[in-house]
Amino acid sequence: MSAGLIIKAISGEYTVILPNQQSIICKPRGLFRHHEKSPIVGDVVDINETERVIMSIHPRKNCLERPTIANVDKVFLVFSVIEPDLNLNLLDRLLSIIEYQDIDIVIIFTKLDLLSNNQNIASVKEYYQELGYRIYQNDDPDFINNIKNEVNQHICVVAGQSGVGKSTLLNFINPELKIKTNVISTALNRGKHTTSHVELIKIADGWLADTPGFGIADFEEIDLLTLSHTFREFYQASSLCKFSQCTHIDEPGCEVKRLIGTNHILVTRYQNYLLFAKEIKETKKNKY
Ligand SMILES: Nc1nc2c(ncn2[C@@H]2O[C@H](COP(=O)(O)OP(=O)(O)OP(=O)(O)O)[C@@H](O)[C@H]2O)c(=O)[nH]1
Ligand SMILES: [Mg+2]
Ligand SMILES: [Zn+2]
Repeated sequence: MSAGLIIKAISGEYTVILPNQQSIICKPRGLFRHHEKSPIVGDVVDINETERVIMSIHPRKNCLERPTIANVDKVFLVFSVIEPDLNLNLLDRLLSIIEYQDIDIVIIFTKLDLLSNNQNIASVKEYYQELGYRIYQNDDPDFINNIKNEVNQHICVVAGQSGVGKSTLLNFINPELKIKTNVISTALNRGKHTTSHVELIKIADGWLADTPGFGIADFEEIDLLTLSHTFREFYQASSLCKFSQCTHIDEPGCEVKRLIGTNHILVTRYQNYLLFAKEIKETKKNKY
């Protein structure tokens, strides 16, 4: 019996990489079908090499749902600054959800070459950097090295809307990959992603998964106060709010609101927070 990592799963066939880099295509043991838990990409599994069967799944550190992948160390949030436009609502949503899962985050901006004036992008970038997020641009000369360093020794996943350049990014890091990409207009018109499955790709001494997904999860498990804590600057400010459990919505003496008034908190951050808070309240209402 050997332990290996599942790097690809297509119609019930799992590609498992062993520590000696040998890859073996396995089927899951029949027993899995009777249990809810089935193996997914990112799982460490024990396999019977001669029978090419997955015998058991090691406990998971975490598990993302859209894309379906286990044991993720780091998420690369890929956002184009244009075509499609920089979507700050989606950025704030994904930041919150991944913060909640306690997974490391890297932000990547693409398509700056298509912008004539990147003044607005520069100030947005600075704001998020001040929150402590690492941001890379794919037109930076050190880009490939920076990404390789981020991936090294980790299991990482790219996430982002269709057409932002996730597969292009992987091809850029390793031109031999030749992953299929698509011009944005066709990608969007077809209403589905060009990439159709999750697969871990070896980069430096780590793994980076190209994915078709960007949902990752919704706010289902998160309550309002927890949501407010996933907004780093709100959490930091909250010690100065009059109420210790301030949700920064209607409460008097709210430090977050004061900082918005003095332009220290980005208005879009707060607007998105209010939208997510509403979403959480409505989900709760429908549940009970
Ligand atoms: N000008 C420019 N075009 C880019 C850049 N990055 C990606 N593209 C183009 O954007 C289009 C979409 O890129 P993909 O890599 O297929 O996007 P994706 O995120 O993998 O999309 P899905 O697989 O559908 O989720 C392709 O035509 C790329 O050539 C960039 O930095 N600049
Ligand atoms: Mg793709
Ligand atoms: Zn407050």
